[in-house]
Amino acid sequence: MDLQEHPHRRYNPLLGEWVKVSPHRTKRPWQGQVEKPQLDTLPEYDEKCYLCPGNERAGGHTNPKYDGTFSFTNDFAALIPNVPEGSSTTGPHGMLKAETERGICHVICFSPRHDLTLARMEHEDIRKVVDLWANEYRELGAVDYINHVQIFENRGAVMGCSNPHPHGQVWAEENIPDIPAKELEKQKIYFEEHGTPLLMDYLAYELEQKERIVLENESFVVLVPYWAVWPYEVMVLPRRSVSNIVGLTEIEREHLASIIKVLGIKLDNLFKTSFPYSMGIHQAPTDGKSYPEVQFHMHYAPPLLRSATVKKFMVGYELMGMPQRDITAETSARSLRELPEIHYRETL
Ligand code: H2U
Ligand code: ZN
Repeated sequence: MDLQEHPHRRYNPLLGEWVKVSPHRTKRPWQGQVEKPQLDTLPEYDEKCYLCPGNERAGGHTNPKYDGTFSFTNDFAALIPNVPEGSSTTGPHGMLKAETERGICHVICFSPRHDLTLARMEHEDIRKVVDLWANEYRELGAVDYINHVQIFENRGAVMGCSNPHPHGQVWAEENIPDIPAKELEKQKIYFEEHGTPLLMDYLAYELEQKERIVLENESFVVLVPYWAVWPYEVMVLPRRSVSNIVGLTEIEREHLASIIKVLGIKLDNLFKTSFPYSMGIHQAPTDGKSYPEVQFHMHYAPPLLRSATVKKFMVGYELMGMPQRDITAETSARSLRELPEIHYRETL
């Protein structure tokens, strides 16, 4: 069987799910549509932005005149700390269950500058974001009823992001959400069977194969996972076994900041646009147990397919059946690998 030729399905060992791959639909690698670069400029400060320093938010609070990063409790938080504990089981054979859930939601501003993105921020400012993620994980994880801290960034209007000001969110909660829970279970089973972390073994294999590697530095590797669903989905993996962001050394934090920047530049360069994506950090739960099998990692799920405007839709068969893709992970990795590491806006 030829993975670049024949329709097939691939297994995702991290989730225990499959993805359908139909390479025959796009035999030739995509050369990148020549479109006019997107050069829309935003102001450095927007008086109407609820995240800019010194501005009033919808909830009535006023942001401090912060000059680095800034974290605050979401004014419209999906989860709140003060919920009475309770559960209910009703319906035939108790099929309908409900449980209260306590949690804390933060909004985290990456920069006081309204017009920047991680890809266009200075290294030392991205480094502050890495430190902020670590602090959020440590502080929220230390709250007694918080067992999981989900850090994520939702970027771009096409992803439903409400504001271009560079920011992310943190949802800390009592229960482990479904996707990380599945990944944790798969990593645990693998570790029990083989004695090594699944993602460490996977990375070692990918470093030998080389065909899905996008970018590397001393401490981190970016690759398109074998089982990628989104056209340009990537994962950031540490070379060393480390279960959470607090476990990263100073130098590893530096390297994480620099690989995030170069990855961001490559993604923006792909379609000469400020590339939209959802990014999430997966790491060990904060329930006080030890997780030697868990490997800290980041997922980027970008929706764009062929240009700054052509998006992949997860509808129809994908919504009702299973995920499917046309270009293979190997083709996407090659495209990303070959892209320049200088932002297109700086070369015009
Ligand atoms: P996005 O990351 O999807 O853009 O969401 C931004 C969050 O900011 C959103 O969850 C919150 C919204 O509830 N928000 C505030 O906390 N205060 C505001 O004044 C407006 C938006
Ligand atoms: Zn702003």
